[in-house]
Amino acid sequence: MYFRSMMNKSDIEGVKTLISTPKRISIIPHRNPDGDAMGSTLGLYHVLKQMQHEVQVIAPNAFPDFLAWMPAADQVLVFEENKKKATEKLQQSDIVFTLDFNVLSRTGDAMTSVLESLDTTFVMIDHHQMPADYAKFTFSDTTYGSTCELLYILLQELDLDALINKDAANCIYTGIVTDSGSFRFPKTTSQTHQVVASLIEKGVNNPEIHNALFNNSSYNRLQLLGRALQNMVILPEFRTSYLYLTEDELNQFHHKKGDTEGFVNYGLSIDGIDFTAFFTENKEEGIIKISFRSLGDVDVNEFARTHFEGGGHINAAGGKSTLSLPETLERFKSIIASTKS
Ligand SMILES: [Mn+2]
Repeated sequence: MYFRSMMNKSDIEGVKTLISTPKRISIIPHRNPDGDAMGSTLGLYHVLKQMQHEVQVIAPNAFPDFLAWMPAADQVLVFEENKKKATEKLQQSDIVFTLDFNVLSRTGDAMTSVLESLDTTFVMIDHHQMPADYAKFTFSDTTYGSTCELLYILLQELDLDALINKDAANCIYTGIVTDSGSFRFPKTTSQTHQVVASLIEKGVNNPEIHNALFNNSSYNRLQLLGRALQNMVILPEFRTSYLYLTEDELNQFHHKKGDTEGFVNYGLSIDGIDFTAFFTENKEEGIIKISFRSLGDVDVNEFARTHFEGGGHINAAGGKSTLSLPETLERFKSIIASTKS
């Protein structure tokens, strides 16, 4: 099977040499890790574990319950829950892999200052735009739909395919499924399906994974989704929709971490809509958290960067606002009216 690779040969050789002798290795996903972040970090963990390295995945904060079934998820150290141990582990690391993000600040303030103080070798594996330059070895390619697919190709380049065992394959598959919206987003290529085919050959339980990822709603979560959908507003003249949830509504349905995952996509499922946003109120942090999604060449990364202190990909991005929820919605509508007519 042929896989495209645009990876820098000297970086490949550099990483091969780096991991050719036993090392102490930390692997880090971004804050509020999603399926791709946990899938790629744990996938790499299972591979490196077979090579005499001492390996630790350190998540900045807790991952959502729907990912707890992942092999070795119970071995993940959560920085915010155990700062002392996590800081020690980081300070002892010979290598720090950062996956599915490309600026250290995506790990949160406290973890960022620890990472910035380290005298260690960073390796970045990521598919977001505008990578920072903290890593000695940077594997960054925005044409990939997921970090997990990029990781799979990198492992081929490193001649480590034989170490992608069933546990690693299940993790890598999870990230590809979640970041591709179950193979429907535009960056899903023939290569994506070829990678998935080879993962299934390695023993991936694909129906079980889909079941674990998508058939796990609580009653409260569905009620919360119902409320978010009732709150949906359509701006047909701007091909735009948006949804929101107030903190009171989140509390009313006993909101848990990860409950609103995927809600934003409903805004795009309406005929004639190519831009949507989902606003959630967080009074404790004093911010409105915003997710943006779009279709085709409508660029939400640019929109989030310009107007809402965020960023991401062309069709999926995040941002925030420190105004109140009603003020944020008014501001959003006026920006839409002036930029999207
Ligand atoms: Mn990703």
